[in-house]
Amino acid sequence: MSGAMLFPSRRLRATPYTSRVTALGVSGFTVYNHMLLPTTFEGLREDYSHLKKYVQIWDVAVERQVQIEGPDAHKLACMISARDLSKAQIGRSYYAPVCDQNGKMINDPVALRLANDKYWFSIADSDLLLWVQGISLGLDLDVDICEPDVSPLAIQGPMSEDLLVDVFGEDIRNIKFFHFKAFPFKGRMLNIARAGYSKQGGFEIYLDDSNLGGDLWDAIWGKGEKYNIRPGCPNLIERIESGLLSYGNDMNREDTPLEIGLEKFINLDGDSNFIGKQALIDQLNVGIEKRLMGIEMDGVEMTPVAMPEAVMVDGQKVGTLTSAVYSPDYVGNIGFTMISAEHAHDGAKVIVESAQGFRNGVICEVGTLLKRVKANEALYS
Ligand code: THG
Repeated sequence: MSGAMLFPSRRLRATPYTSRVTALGVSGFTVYNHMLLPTTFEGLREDYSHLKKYVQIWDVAVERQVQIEGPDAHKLACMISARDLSKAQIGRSYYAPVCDQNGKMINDPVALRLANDKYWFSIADSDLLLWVQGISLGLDLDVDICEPDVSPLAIQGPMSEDLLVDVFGEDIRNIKFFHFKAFPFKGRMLNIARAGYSKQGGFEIYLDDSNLGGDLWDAIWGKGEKYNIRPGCPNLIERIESGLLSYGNDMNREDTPLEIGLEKFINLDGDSNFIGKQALIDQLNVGIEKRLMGIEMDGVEMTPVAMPEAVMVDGQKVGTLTSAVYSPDYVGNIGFTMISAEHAHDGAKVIVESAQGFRNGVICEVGTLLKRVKANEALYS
């Protein structure tokens, strides 16, 4: 990758927080849902170490909401979600894979039930809005679908709860994981969830008025000094350690939730008749031919994966490296690989044709990565 800048234009949407992120020294952006998403501030390694110790404020406005509202909202939400939402509760969120009719992943959003007849699907990087509008139109459903003016701001890291208590009050502590509650801010009620794209603990604030972006950022930043707050963003090293998958990287339109390890979030036995269900049942019966696995690799410190990198056994391509990075706490290069089922088992040996040359790799379960990180953290703390 070159160090060239992203040329500005209206297609590349700024967020209500972009001015703050820029003022605080963002050093890299990516594009996500046609919008700017910071990737680094001080550097991947520095951002990572800080995230694990203190608290960071993240502009994740790119997590756009697909809002479904109206008498058929619940019906439509259940149709598009491979996660069983039939008993979804108001005030709770659900990691909800969305599949096409062939069971292939369209998006892996977080679904929030706001009311009996209102959902937000907090989306990953694909145009879920078009799919949902198309289905609604085709079936003549009684719903309004839009991308509302909602821009999540994440507060992540072990100090995030104490910091948000200072801003919003003690009731912050009562929010359970993947639940959300409304808190007043400048005359509005903002939904705050205990969630976020890291495993360091934290919250997501669903700001629903872009004009208040600067004020919200400043209110939190202003109370953050004693917790050593810094700006941050979803961190590549931390997310790989934590087994958090990235749509477009670790999975795409070629893959089903059964292949990427999301079977625990879907229910093929229940009554829910979501789109893609039959295809997934068929796939289970035929057998799963490829799986997303963890991988450890030797050699010099790896740089992020930008091009397809082949995973080989006996000179044959058996898979692709989907994400990779050097992890200080794992003490090694780690990543994910989509690999043929034959080799998708703990301890399988492979050769990776990485951008920096051939290296030896060993396959593991995705969850094994975090286990070794935790063991090392305990050892060195
Ligand atoms: N928060 C919100 N929207 C999002 C993301 C987010 N949209 C885009 C992207 N992230 C969607 N992908 C994920 C992937 C993983 C998780 C959340 C969103 C996640 N997974 C936990 C896990 O796998 O352990 C917990 C899942 C659960 O228990 O339900 O958090 O981060 N608003």
